[in-house]
Amino acid sequence: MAYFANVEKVAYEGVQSKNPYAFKFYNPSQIVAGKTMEEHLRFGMAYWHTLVAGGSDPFGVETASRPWGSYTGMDLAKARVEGLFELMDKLSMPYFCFHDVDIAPEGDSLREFYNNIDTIVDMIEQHMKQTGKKLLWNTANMFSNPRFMHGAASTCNADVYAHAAAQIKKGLEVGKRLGAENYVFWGGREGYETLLNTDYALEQDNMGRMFHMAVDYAKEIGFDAQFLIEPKPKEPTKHQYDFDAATAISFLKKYDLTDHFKLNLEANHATLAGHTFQHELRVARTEGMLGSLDANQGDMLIGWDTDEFPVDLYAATTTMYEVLQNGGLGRGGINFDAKVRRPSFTPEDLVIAHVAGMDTFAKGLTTAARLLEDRVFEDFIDQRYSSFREGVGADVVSGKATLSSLAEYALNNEQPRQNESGREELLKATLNQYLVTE
Ligand code: XLS
Ligand code: CA
Ligand code: CA
Repeated sequence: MAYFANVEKVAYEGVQSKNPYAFKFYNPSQIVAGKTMEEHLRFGMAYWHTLVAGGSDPFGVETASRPWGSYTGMDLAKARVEGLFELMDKLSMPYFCFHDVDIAPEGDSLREFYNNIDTIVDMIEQHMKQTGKKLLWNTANMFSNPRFMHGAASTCNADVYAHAAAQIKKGLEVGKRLGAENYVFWGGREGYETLLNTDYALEQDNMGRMFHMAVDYAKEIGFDAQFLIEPKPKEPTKHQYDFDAATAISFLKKYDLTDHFKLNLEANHATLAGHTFQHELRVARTEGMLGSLDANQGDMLIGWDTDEFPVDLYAATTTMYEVLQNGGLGRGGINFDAKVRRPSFTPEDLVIAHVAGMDTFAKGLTTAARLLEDRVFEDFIDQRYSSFREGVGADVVSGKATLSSLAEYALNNEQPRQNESGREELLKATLNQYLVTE
């Protein structure tokens, strides 16, 4: 069955191309900083937005026209698998990501859900073998079903906690079977609506316990994926415990989980936390915790998680700058956790949107690589902090200095060094220059 018969396989045609179904910047085999673009970017497709979502919003029903739209139940689930692999092939997309509920209907019982998952996973496994496509990560959706109204690992209801554990257990088994590179935990309902009814300490302790059980079970079954926590400050809950990168890292440290987890960072979640995406990446990479990326963007004029396809070249450049500085993403990748806008309802829009996102990150990659090669920011930063490489500054860095030694130095330092300009505008203008030149 060909669902996208009227779209050719997308090829690289270069920046002059006017073909909406062609890459302008993403040339998978092009070498950048010693690796191919494909190796750097490790693009992934998000099952929930691209194969499942239909464009509903709080004010209206679905608008999307999807080639698998006439099916229901398990037939629909199977049709979506076909759609996924066809779309990944058309886009030369190497990876995909899914929640358990994206691939299979929950049915009337947990047992039925497990069976449905097994049937679809058989099919996915076949397609993966035939096509060489890979699973970047899978996860358990523990936020949509009404049972999770009070949370999953942070619920007040021990039976719901057990149900969440059952979903994670199955998710780890599926991940192992499909050779997932990573396993993600995003705690949409792990937080609180009001502290007036919340045992904050118990909720967080129980989350720590659930993560340890997951680590133990992965070990037991020999599933060696990288575990990832995905921070988000709010939405759906008022406050989520994995607020941002720094908060999630502090949680992982408290519960002695840093050896087993890294972070899956999402651009729109950074915006919701009041940070730039670059900030989140910098925090994670400084701590050795940068795992994977969910590529999308929010709207600065809308205060919610709009999950737009990323088209901001400036943000893509600063993002790829952090990724390159990190030495790459390891087992992680760049998953398009992004959805087409509600009026972009045709199947072709799915192709066009991914082309836009992939091109944006390809251009961000090449620009960041040139900035790094020319040491544009590095030389400036080296110079800016040079006072910490000699004299009193070197004593601070080596740990030799004390408050008394520094006070004595300050008292006797008749002519302190003058501050120099931070040259922010110059640095930003230089980044612009690199963006518009090849
Ligand atoms: C929602 C999250 C979610 C995670 C996976 O805002 O981004 O989709 O990536 O559960
Ligand atoms: Ca996400
Ligand atoms: Ca999101």
